[in-house]
Amino acid sequence: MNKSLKEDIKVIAKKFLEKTSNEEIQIISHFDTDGITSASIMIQTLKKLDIRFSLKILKSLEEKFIPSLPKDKIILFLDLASGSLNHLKNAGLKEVFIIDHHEVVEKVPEGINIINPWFNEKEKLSGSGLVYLFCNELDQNNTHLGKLALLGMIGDIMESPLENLGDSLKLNKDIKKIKGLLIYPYTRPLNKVLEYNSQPYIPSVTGNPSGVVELLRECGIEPLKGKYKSLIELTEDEMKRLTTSIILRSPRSKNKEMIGDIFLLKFFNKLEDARELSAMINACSRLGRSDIALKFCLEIPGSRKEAEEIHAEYKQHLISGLNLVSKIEKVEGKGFVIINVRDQIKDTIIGTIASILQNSFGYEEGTIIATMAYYEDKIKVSARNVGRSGRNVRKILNQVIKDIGEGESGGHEFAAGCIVKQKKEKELIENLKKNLEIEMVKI
Ligand SMILES: [Mn+2]
Repeated sequence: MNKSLKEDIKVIAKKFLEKTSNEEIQIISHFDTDGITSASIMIQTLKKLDIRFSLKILKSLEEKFIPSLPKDKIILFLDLASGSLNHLKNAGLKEVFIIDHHEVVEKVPEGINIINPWFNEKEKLSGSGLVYLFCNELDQNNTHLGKLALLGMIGDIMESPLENLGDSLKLNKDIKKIKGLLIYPYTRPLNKVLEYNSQPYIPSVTGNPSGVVELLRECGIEPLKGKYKSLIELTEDEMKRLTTSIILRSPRSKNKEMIGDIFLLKFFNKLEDARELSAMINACSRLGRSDIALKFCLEIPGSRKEAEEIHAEYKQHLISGLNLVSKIEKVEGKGFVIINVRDQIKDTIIGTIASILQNSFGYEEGTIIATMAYYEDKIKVSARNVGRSGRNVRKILNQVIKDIGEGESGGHEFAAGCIVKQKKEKELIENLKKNLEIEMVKI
């Protein structure tokens, strides 16, 4: 790990312990897997140290929320706030600590203590990884929280998640790493996994039970007493044959994208696929039940069943959303499609649907898929680039916001979003169309 980040963590952890000896802390964390695991690590550590706290989980840190922060408590932000430094500066807060990995664009104001790898050659750590290392300074005996740190890293799709957390975790009995097909989950019957998995989408297998059976027969994998093995139970040979068959059916997939590190983590005394756990936590949060996601991470009895039920409900939402999207009238042009679902699909679900379409082979590589859904009095746009190649969607959305003259945008090169007032709906569609067409001409 970068030395100066380690130093930052040490120095700020020491200050944190001094400042919090007789004070109450207000923790604010993000609602995705990384934020929920960050909060879980932090509250378990604070409890052990007998430090008082309360916790709030947010979808995002909006400017209008900041004045409502308590002035008499120490504020601790996890996995967010790096983009809000100027708003925090003048909020009259007592003492602010931030442990986050998002981009810092402003000068850090005095009185704000921030741990962020952005200052340290962009070390590859997520919020949960940073919180874990920070808590390791507060309390040395926290290796049992390592699996939460890893889960958050995987939720945020960080490269080499285990290595970047440090070597101490490699021997952790709650963590298992194997190499294999990047399909999940690894712990359920293979026929169900292949039928319901859409990432990657396998033509004539995904969503097609008889296609699944045919593929498995071809690989010499037969059910035992009517039940198929799970991926984790396959022999090396079976895994090889399965991988080959899937690659042959997905001409656009490349070998390296299909095979990688799989992490299994022990929760409620059972090894679970980390990607499945992350999907479950995200599902809870997206359906407004971050409390259950948190309880699951804390392994509170009963929460597992609740989380699984919400996850099942969420998958149902996704499937009906995909059905709706396939039927709805779209604005289509050369190299792009705009799908406006208005209030028919939740804004927290539409982004995932856009990602599934991005990976579904239903559109040409390079096509931009832009979905639109209502959210409060606003519209949320999620844009994805099929095959993660071609034009920069973030730039395009930035331009749209500029043209309309209001709204916010953010994201990455091949996955970005923006929010615009609902009364600008027509203008938004016109501008999206215009900018997607202009960009096409430039190529
Ligand atoms: Mn994060």
